[in-house]
Amino acid sequence: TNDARMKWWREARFGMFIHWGVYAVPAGTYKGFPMARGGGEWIMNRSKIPVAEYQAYAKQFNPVKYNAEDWVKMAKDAGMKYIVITAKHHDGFALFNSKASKWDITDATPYGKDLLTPLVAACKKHGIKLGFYYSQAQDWNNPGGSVARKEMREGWPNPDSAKVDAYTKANNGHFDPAQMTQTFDQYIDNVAVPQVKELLTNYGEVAVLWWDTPTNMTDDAATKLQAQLKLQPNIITNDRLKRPNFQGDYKTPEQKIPNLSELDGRDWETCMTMNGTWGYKSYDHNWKSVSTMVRNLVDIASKGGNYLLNVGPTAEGEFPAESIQSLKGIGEWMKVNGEA
Ligand code: FUL
Repeated sequence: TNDARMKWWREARFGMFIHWGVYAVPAGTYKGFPMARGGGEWIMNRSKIPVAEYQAYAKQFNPVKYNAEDWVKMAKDAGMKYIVITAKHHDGFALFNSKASKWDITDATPYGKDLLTPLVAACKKHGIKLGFYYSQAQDWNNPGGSVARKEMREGWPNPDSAKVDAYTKANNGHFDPAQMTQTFDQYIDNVAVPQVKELLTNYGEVAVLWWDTPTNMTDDAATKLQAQLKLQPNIITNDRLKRPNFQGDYKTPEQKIPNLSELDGRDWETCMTMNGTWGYKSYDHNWKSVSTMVRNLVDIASKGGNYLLNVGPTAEGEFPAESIQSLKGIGEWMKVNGEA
């Protein structure tokens, strides 16, 4: 059984999700249009930003204020036992030094240093488990990656929307010819598989691999990706590699807490934002209160699940002030009511 492998995770109850990447530069606004809805991490797709234009944002991604140890301490003081960070989100940007793509922190930004290495060290030092989110199918920059949401919609504006819309409909969601110089299978072989290998080889023990949005995934691609997990015999994975054949170790209700009647005996983790976005949006002030988040945690723990609560750091490498405050508030409640 998987009981030995799942033990720490089942006891953890509370973790931190971190959505961080180049999308923190536009921070939810494209050409003066604030996104009306949706996460800031989707801005390239929602506004159908051309590849070259989006990649130019990386020149401003210079997180000189990033201090991995501060982040880990904030998670730990809030009572969190693990962290899952977006090693690569749907925009395809690798927060790590990747040899499989130049669309990464070392080649595409002035910062130039691997962002995962210091986080790995800080987590190790403070006894926090670290997992990697990896967008295996959607990739809007590395050619051949798939693209969900084929249509422009109101509230996600692009000045050329009619033109772009016609193009994406004719090209399976792709909104820029630069995305189409490789097939999906070539993307899997040349980018996704090598990058997952890098993540599972270069950073010591990886606690979780958090797959996401299996747009256009094939069983063949999923099998290749899943095979890499043997590099980390104790790794835990979620249920988003490819449905329905690749179930992973746990289910991932998003932005909602299941009712008792919805539980089926499988392990589960509710991921949730503190405001309305995963990736940093400068103008999203719709913050949940500390008491709401504590109640959510208690509700989830009482039903046997885990709570993965998100922080979306800025392009300079800081947590939003409201997130810092909330983590402190949750930590105060934990000191009185939580387990050791
Ligand atoms: C979703 C993604 O599309 C969002 O951007 C976010 O990462 C969330 C946790 O999963 O499916």
